[in-house]
Amino acid sequence: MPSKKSVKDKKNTPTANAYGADQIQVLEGLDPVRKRPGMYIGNTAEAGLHHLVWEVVDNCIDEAMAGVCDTIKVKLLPQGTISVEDNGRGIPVEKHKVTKVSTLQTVLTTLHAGGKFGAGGYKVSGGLHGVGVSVVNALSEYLKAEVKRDGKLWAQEYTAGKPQKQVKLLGNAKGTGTKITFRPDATIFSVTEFQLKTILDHLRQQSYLTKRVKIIVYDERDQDKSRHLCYTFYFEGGIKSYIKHISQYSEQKHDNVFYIEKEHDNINVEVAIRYINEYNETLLAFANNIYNAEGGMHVIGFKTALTRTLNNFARKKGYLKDKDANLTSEDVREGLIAIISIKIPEPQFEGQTKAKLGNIEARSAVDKITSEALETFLEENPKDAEGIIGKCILAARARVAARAARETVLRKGVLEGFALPGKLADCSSKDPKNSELFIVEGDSAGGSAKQGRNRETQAILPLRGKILNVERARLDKMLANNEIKSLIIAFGTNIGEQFTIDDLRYDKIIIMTDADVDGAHIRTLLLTFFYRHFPDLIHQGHIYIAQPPLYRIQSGSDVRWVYSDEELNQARDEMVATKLATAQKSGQNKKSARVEIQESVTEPAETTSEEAAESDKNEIRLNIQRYKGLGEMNPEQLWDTTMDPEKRKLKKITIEDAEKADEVFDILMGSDVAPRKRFIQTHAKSAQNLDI
Ligand code: 0RA
Repeated sequence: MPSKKSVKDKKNTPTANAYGADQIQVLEGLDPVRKRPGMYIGNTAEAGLHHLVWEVVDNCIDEAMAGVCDTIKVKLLPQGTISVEDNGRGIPVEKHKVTKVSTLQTVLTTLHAGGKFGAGGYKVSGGLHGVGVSVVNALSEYLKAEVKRDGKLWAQEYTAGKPQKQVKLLGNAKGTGTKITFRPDATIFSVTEFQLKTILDHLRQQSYLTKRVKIIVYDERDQDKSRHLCYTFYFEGGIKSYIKHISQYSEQKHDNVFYIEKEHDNINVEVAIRYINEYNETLLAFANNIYNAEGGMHVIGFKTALTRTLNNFARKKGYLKDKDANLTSEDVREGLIAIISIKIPEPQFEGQTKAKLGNIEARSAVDKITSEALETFLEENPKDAEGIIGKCILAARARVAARAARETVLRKGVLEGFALPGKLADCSSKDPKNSELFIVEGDSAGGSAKQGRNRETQAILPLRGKILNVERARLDKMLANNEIKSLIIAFGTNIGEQFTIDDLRYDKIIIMTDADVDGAHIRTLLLTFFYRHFPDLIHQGHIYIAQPPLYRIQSGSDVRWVYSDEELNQARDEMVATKLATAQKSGQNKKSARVEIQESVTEPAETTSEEAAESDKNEIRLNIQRYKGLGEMNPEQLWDTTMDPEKRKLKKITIEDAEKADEVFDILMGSDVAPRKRFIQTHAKSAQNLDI
């Protein structure tokens, strides 16, 4: 967008004059955007739809970063409309030197080649967004821009990017700011409903990355005002607050979060660190508020600085003796939570998903700022230093011990020659190509599955209780766990360095758990286990999730199983229609042709076939049972609905699915049990969505 400040001059308040015609290089109409929306916003599905919001919000964040805006309001309105309002400077309204129309209209109706106006300026956001509000306008069936500036309120409305009238002066106004209200074009987007969760997650993150800006989200889509919702995000400490948030449920290794914000080489660097009592590392890197899933130069600079600084300090203070080896980069990253956020004038994004920062200069800037500040922090906070260095040294010792243990374990061949586990009901076929292994939660469901299965091709392995928390456990400990050992022996592949996919005994490994919170938890545990230790089984498409039905719906002799609420509605409509047709035919002989539909949703136990039978021709009885657990189905029903290869639904697990399960793992597996339980309860639904 016009007049975006470089990092260097962002502290000087730019004047309206700083934004001038000379900064605008190429201006183009909006036709290309409507012709090829994907080029500008990635796609026209849910992600693309939300990109429109991010785009407008990015502009507000730019204002906040310039220190001229402290509040951003996002309002979800009925009929797919959304508004984004800030109290920034307001888009200039005066006549534009090049276009000879209002600058407001110019900003909203012209596309800038390359997505950037002017040289030297930078947008807070790069990557896929950062294309300009004009793109939002082009892809909206309706857009209204309102600007408060110089004591006046101005507005202009657009249809599909075309101004309906000139910019109009509406009257006087207090303060300054911009409000963009828009409704994405339903002829362009395949989805037009905004997802509150997506919006909250994104804005919460943006708010952490932009300290002291208040972001308020209102959900006012419901007709019923009492159901309107409002969420406020405001983080005084920016990424320092973010670190506290991420580590809140974990056992912390030290009290003070390390935090630095500094500029070097025109690059603004912010780093925050805390160590917790875990084995894995959580590292989030951002460049210009874009999450860099694939890392990049800033991450490399950070890791080098971290290892070097901690080693130097540990030696200097005698934590590491002359004879001790250096801490490895693995050692210093065990239990580390780190956030790196940089602002750089011309970010270059590389990699498969354009999520990796390529700027070489970011590496030295982050390295320099991190090492200097971390050394000072350690010197000034000896207690924190002790906690951090202690954790790293422990990690180093554990690494050495674990290697030794693993070597003995593998040498002894703990898994080799082991008989198949006793509770495994194996299939009779020895041909892996048509063999399947069902991993079933609990003994009772395991019993039904054993009875209902096709013995030739389907093997059943019931798992008792929760499997070991694989995230925390090292290989040697894991191999001592019976549930884990049973799984690995059943697979036939061995584990770790000994893993051989050619020895896999089943083509499909199917996780079959209940559709409830515990089921979701066990599924997450298993997926994490596969993700961490058997990624090849996922990559090669061997891991599946069974999908038991959610409901059984019966009308007379017509019985159907359905797997989602949509399917339930559809089945219900069909059954009612069929019944109506029959009832009306026979009803012609009767006095009353009125048909009443009785619908009841019952717990399985309450339903008997007598009750479900039709008692009166004028009444349609639909019986709907909600299935909660596998244990509620008898062996035949389990076979019919969930195991029969001809009828069942299976979901193949992709590496992304497993990755998501792994992400929620931190919270699920934190050492503190109460908040974990709370998380699972409040997120049971989304956790299921993640896993299934
Ligand atoms: C052009 C120039 C200036 C600010 C903006 C656009 C601007 C755009 C949006 C979109 C949403 N909120 C916004 N706020 C500002 C610079 C204005 C100046 O220098 O006075």
